[in-house]
Amino acid sequence: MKFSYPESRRDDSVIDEYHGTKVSDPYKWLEDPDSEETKGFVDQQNDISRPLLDQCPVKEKLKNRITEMWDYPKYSCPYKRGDHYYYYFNTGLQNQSVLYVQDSLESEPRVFLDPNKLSEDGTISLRNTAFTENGEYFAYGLSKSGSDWVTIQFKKAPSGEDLPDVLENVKFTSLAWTHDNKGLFYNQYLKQDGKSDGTETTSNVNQKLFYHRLGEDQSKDVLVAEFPDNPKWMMGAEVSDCGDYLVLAISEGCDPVNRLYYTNLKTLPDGINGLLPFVKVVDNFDAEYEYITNEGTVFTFKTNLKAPRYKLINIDLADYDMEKWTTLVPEDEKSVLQWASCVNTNKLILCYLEDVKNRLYIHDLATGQRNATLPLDVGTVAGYSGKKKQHEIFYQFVSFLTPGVIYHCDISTSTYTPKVFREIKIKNFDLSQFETKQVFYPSKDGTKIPMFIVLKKGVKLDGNNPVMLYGYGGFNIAITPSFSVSRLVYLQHLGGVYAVANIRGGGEYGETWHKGGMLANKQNVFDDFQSAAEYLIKSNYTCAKRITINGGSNGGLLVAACANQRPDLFGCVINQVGVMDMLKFHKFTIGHAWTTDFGCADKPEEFKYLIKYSPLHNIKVPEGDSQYPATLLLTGDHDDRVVPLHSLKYIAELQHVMAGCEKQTNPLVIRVDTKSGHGAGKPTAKVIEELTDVYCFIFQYIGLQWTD
Ligand code: X99
Repeated sequence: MKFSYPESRRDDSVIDEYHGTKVSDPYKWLEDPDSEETKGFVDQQNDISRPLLDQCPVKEKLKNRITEMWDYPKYSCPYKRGDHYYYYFNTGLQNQSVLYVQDSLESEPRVFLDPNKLSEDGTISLRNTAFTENGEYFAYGLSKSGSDWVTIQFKKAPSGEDLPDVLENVKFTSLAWTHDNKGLFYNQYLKQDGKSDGTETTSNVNQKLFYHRLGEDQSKDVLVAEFPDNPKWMMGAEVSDCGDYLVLAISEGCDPVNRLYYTNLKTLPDGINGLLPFVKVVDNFDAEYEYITNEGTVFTFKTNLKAPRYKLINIDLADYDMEKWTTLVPEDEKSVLQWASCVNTNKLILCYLEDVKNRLYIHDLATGQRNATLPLDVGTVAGYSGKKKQHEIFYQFVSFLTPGVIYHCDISTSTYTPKVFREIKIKNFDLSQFETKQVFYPSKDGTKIPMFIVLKKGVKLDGNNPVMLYGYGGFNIAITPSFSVSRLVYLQHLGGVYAVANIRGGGEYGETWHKGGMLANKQNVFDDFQSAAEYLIKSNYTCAKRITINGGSNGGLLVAACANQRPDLFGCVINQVGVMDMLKFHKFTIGHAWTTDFGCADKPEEFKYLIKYSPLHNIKVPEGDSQYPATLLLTGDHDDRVVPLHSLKYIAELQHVMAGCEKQTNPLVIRVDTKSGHGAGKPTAKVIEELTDVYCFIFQYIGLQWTD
């Protein structure tokens, strides 16, 4: 069947020139989210996609089964603040998890903060939280409709009594209380013209650091750091474990590099009452320095300085000359040090990534020596709690087939015997019927790429199994095993196979892996992903027509670029909140921060490679009898991370190019959700609706069958 799409206005008069090359932008009008024409476009598109998704014969079955399986109790690691324990709990289908407080691990929990009470539909979510050192006050950031903007509010703890303070214009913020428990450092943008509800596209520049004193009006907050000459700089502020220092990590984008400044809060002549006098320990963007802890003036940082897999170093702030820096824990030969946390005053918990599986170790803070290994299955440490002044830790293990096991371990005894504190179980479902494999396949240039494959044990591989292939490939982010019930529904009832390709651009093997897939190397990311599909075909799992590729955000860019380059290699594309216009992404909201991975079309040499793969600019009628895979784009009206105009312009162009093409029988559609953002904090009801739609689409256009 051929689909028909609305005739959207093309404005051929919009032509930009990049270093001598003319590039037209006929759907530039879709960059205005508020125009009647854009709203009309969105309505027309939803009028096509909605019925198409709703007509799926197993829609109710899918939704019911996903809902039924989602309905299991979910817990986070508990953490202690003051004399009390706090943890998140979701009974199963609650839109937002609830923060509980307990006097002890054994005593009756009470509700401390329930975000579900803040809106009817669960679209207000908790983004950031921070307790004071003594546990008496609690600061928390609330986001509406999935936007990155947050409003900071305050409570007394453990009572949960609301305080009147409200902080606005906050985004990408630190929350760092001073140890006198009187106020906190947080980040603000200047109030911008027009709306700031997450539907606007205004560039986020000139972030500032403020100090708020509890009980004061926000207008009284003290500006403590700003960099007006460097509008792209962003600041992460942290108060040291001892409470004496404020550590400032300045970044100018998403690269793992930062400047490192600090100030001694104890020796400020006027207290915190103006711009703070910072000492510049590192004043370039050569490497990353993440504060771990300090003993007096000796500070421990996690760094990638001459260590692409990261290491720990000590810097004595009393004498911080680079030649005097010492290595505390050297870079490992193959594993990536992902994070480090100090506990029991003298120990470090180190979490490594080894061939995309996490490992946990206990080290000595004084010597850096390894004391013990905390045993872990193949999977991910998805949660951790522990503090320097406390002797116990909690950590949560998850995997493709483990919903969650929370371990509790006392670090003050030398035996280090972790005990299972809580095991998260799904109801009436036998997870042992599935298995996870890890393979290493060669990419186009021979590089070995790891890939996880999850499937039903004993399933017959006949070269025709429906495969869902997921990838991300950017920003130093490693895609480690995670648990998903909708995926299990796909495996159990739809005969599916699930694969995650750990392609370059991510952090799977440290900064080298990241660099191998960024800037001029971005094509490696797409090659790695296409090679994954070819491997799955060659290994008799599947055939091109049965492969669905899925990615979100940077992964939306991935799947769109791959569909343009190899439309013949995939049957279906699920493209969530993707970056599609590689020539203009830096102009909107926080897009400028991504030039570290993508480059910027304003630079001639970077324009050259961006124009080669930019999804919006490389749509053409596929060769021979090939057509575009069945394509579903998804975005939300409050996505202010990757603004919806990317997806809108891309679908308009895709429909335009393929509309007159008889061989294009696969649908090319977009679903635009309302009161919905980039993904964080999405209410369970919306998540389930979205997943149902995704599988309804795959079901129809890959041609699946439901088995009970
Ligand atoms: C961001 O854009 C995160 C934005 N962000 C900063 C922060 O740049 O949240 C920053 C600097 C200092 C403190 C806090 C922040 N990210 C995060 C990218 C990838 C990410 C993103 O969302 F690493 F996950 N993208 C969307 C990249 C392309 C598509």
